[in-house]
Amino acid sequence: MCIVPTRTVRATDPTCLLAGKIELTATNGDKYGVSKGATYMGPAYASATAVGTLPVLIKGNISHAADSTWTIRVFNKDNTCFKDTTVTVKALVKDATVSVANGFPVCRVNGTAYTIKFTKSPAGAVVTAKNVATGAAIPVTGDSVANIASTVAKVRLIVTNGVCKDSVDVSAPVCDKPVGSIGDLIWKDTNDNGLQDLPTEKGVSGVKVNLYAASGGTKTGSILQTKTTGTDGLYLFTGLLAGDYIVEIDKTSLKDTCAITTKQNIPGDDTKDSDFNPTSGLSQVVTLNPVFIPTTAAEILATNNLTVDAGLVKVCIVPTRTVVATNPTCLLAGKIELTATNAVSAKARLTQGQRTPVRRQ
Ligand SMILES: [Ca+2]
Ligand SMILES: [Ca+2]
Ligand SMILES: [Ca+2]
Repeated sequence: MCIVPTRTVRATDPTCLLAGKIELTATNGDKYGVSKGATYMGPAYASATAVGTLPVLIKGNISHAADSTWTIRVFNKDNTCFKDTTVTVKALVKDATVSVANGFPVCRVNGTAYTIKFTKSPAGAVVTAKNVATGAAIPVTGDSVANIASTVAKVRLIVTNGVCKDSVDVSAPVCDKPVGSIGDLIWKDTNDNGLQDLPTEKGVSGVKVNLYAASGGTKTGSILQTKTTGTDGLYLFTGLLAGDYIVEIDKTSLKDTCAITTKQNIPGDDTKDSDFNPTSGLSQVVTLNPVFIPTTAAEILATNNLTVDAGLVKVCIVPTRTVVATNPTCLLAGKIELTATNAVSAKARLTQGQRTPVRRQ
């Protein structure tokens, strides 16, 4: 005897993000089959699927592309005892997608804007763009968001197709931050006035300078960069992000008996004075706050500070020496010898039996 199955079939239309599906939510049948179309063409009872725990997902992943009609047959213990249900799942506008076509923007040259190219789907979808930080709209032309200002760190591309929306955020690379430099002259301050008297006074080559980050007014961490002055006496640290720095002169690299002038920071013109402490070899803290295109004097100094200079003077170190006098003997004449000194060269002379000290030449 056939007890015709009762059944409740639920059809869910696809959305922008989810595919459509058909579920069996209640029945007294024990098996079911499904086929596409208004007439059941699916398996017979023997090959049909056991109902199992309700609700049962009969069909998932139903496409957005077009309306589709499905017939579900629920059996009750026999191939001839069944009930069919036909449902239609409606098509919906396709999901909209957008993606960056030219990869994420490459490093920009200082001061230039960048362009994002994109692809979208479906063809009729509309793409808009905005600055994520401010919400301000950015014009879209064709498949590009062109000439994005370098001050915009992140762009959101929004694609709309009917009720369907999608978006992607595109970041500008960090290497687009403006960078600056610190320099630039180590010179021989021959008149020891703490000022560059150019062109009479010349640059000093072969002086090693180290760059450190500064924190709380003192150098911190390990050396960031090292440079050695050329024949013109110039040094330059480049590619520096905003921050505090200290320059150090490696005093062991100073030639002869050169030393850093004690006349530090003579007031008046920082482009001409000496900025290094003669004892520590350290400059004062140099603060950079670079901009892409410096125009004002303050911007130029905050971007490329070329006023960090050192005057070198040649100091006199009084020689130490030990002079030994040997009296004549029966066989040997008397003599005077220099047995110890820090002088590079020496000479002696005797006058009227009075010995003059050996002195530095
Ligand atoms: Ca001078
Ligand atoms: Ca100075
Ligand atoms: Ca200076």
